Amino acid sequence: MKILLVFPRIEHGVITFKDRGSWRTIVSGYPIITLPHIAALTPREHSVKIINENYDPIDFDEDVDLVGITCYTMTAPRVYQIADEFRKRGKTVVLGGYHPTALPEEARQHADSVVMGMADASWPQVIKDFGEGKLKPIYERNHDFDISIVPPLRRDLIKHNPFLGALQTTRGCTNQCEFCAISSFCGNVVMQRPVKAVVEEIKNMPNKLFIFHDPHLTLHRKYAMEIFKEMIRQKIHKGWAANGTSNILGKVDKEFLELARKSGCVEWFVGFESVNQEALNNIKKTHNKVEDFKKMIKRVHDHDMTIQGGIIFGFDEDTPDIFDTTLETINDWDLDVLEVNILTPYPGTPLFDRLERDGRILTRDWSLYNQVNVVFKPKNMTEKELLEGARKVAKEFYSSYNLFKKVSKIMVTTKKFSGIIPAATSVSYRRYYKRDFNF
Ligand code: B12
Repeated sequence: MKILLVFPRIEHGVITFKDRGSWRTIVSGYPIITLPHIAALTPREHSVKIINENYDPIDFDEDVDLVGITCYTMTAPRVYQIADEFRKRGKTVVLGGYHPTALPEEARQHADSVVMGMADASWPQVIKDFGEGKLKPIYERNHDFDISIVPPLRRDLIKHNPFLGALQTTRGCTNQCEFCAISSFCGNVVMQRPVKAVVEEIKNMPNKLFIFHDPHLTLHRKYAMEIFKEMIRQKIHKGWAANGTSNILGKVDKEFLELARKSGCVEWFVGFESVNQEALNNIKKTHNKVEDFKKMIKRVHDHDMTIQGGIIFGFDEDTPDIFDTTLETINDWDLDVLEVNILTPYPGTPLFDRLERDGRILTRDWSLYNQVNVVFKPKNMTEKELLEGARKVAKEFYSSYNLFKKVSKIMVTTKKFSGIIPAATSVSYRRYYKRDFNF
């Protein structure tokens, strides 16, 4: 059987369709592991091809039996177009990922089959059923599989960015933050791969730099430390970045930070989300304590690592002064890299359900669900104030002068070539905020 896996084009973000054909798509670009993972789950007797539309055009007349397309909320409109084109030509289309899992009936209008949740157990079943002419319209979540025997990713099918790789050790998250899509997607399942398999994968990855695509690597402190120790023991000299939570990174825990650094860490991404504790409490991100953030950042800097902080604007507690307060606060924290987000209610999340109940969802144009547009009615400011405020924060944080200062400081803090990960992220953020926020 000939199987084609498609990653749709993205119009916003670090590397997007708009960059297609430029040098950026070859040397940079964010490593996407979803389709190499699904390819790895495909029984070897079938041939698999991956097309990432941000790099290569799709040939709708290609001779294939089955087309699998991955779908985020933001990419859903394009995914549906692609699916419709293939189906017009008589091909069978399967959709999977976060958006079809949240809205399977919507996705079904454009597909022969929808896979909900993780693909590990379902995808081989889909292929078998398709081969026997018994494809089901919907495959409900089936998370009953052994994560320790997940096959190695088909990295041979990744064509771009030879420098930066990615892997995932953990699925799911125990936190229940109202806006986050992970818990509803994973159905409260949390799984971790064996340390040995993870370190083996890191060793065999062709890239010198890599990112852990985990919800966060601080879920189980001891598990992460075992990975760090094994990397050190096996003398794996690679630079890496990961998501982490402020409560673990902020603990007086020299051992964790020392091991992380020694094993190659140069950056932690932390979802601070807000400088307003009340907002954090109400979205159930109570493990975040605003009063501890500054100390935590200093502690991480003292261990020669940097912090990328995620901030979200638009919580019900936010008033128009939140933008200036946030800018002042993050300058005081000495944050290295900033991700500026407008609160986005992803279908499937408790946030979406609440805003929908209250009649506050303004549009179902999913292409706008990308964290740089306002798609709901804010409580204590106008939509314009929210958009303009977020824009102002991005513009000030990423002014040419500030960017120069931040990038130089990142290289001094990390003292390593792999400091290029946070440094290049800053440069990319400036580029794409300039484009997406139009400044
Ligand atoms: C790494 C990551 C990124 C990376 C790379 C993104 C990428 N395109 O791969 C970066 C930083 C660029 C990124 C950006 C964004 N991300 Co992101 N990201 C993640 C993260 C942490 C891991 C994704 C991953 O690689 N998983 C590993 C692979 C193997 O799993 P997977 O992709 O989920 O696929 C599995 C299933 O979904 C399913 N599946 C998926 N596709 C298909 C297709 C078929 C046919 C089948 C059968 C099954 C199937 O099977 C797979 C294996 O089990 C997730 C959170 C998480 N831990 O999952 C958020 C997450 C996916 N991101 C999210 C969002 C919102 C974004 C942004 C829009 C945010 C922004 N600020 O702009 C952008 C999107 C821009 C873009 N260019 O894609 C949301 C998605 C919510 C939603 N409903 O759409 C998540 C869930 C985070 C969250 N907390 O809400 N992200």
